[in-house]
Amino acid sequence: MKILPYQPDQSGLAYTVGTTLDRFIKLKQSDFPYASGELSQLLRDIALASKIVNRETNRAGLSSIGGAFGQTNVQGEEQQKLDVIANIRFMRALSKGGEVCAIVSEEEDAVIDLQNKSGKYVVAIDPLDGSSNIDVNISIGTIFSIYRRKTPVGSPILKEDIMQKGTEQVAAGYVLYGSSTMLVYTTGFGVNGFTYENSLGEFFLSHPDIQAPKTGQIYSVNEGLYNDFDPSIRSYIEECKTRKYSARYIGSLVADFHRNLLKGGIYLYPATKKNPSGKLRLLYEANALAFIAEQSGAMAVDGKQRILEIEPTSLHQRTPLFIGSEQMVNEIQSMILNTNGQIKEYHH
Ligand code: P6P
Repeated sequence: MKILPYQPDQSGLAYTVGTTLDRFIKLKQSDFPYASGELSQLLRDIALASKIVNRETNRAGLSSIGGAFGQTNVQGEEQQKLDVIANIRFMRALSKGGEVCAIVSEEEDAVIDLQNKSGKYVVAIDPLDGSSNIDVNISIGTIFSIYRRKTPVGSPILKEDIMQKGTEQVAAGYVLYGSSTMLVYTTGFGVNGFTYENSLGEFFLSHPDIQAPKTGQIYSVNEGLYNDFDPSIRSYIEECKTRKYSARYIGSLVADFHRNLLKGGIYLYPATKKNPSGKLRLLYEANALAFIAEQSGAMAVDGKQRILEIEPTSLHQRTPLFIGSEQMVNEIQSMILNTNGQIKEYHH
């Protein structure tokens, strides 16, 4: 009987598909000295829900789930049917998965207590961000943050389990339902991107160890609000024009963030008269993307401090958001602080 050592295919004939998400999570479990199995299972539960939402997003135009749901959410924003469906899918997946004790969702006024006596984790989620874009077939996204509960497992959910700074996140990520569907996440050991292969129903590693360019030529802001912005923000935007940067803003944070993360760029949503604290939410939008930004060598600030340092005071609180390439964020941060006569040098 002849036995030969396995020789990986050298011909290049067979397309080498990346590692599946499941296998990657298992490989990386050793990054966690404890509770590794539970966090891995939680990430798989999120991936499962995103596959279902992906399917429903892709066929929204063909079924009766496009358009408005006919109610508004706690933000007073008109809910789209897919918003509601995505919320149901993620809540169900997280509840069945057994690892989560509480959920903060953009679509839920209150904290949802899953009554799970063994759940170690709290998830803050925007099930479907940018959903006004659904009916016009523009990319949308899911954004999530994962925290470990602070109070003993099995005890009642308390404020300190929920109101945690972004620096307390154990994991964070987003799903981008775009020309391809991607899952990008971090557990504090770098950022990795996975692309969904519909025919196999699997996410495959496509963007290992994402490193954000330190600067860029893209700026993302709703210039229709220009007259509402603080003079320092207007100065920065003028500077972008002088330097002939590209304006890229599609009204979908996850898509704008993802493009800027890969190509270099900055996304700005400053305070405005309509939204004096900014529009984006701290707990389930800004914190997750800020964690990913910093893990890939980029930055995220609110105009005064790192997003991750903001002490939450209310569930759906908003924050101004300046996020993207380090040099671009540092520049606008310095302009804001100098204009406001505060500390002259901003050190990250
Ligand atoms: P505006 C979508 O509603 C969202 O939360 C982000 O995805 C997007 O970047 C922003 O708001 C768009 O807001 O005020 O420019 O329409």
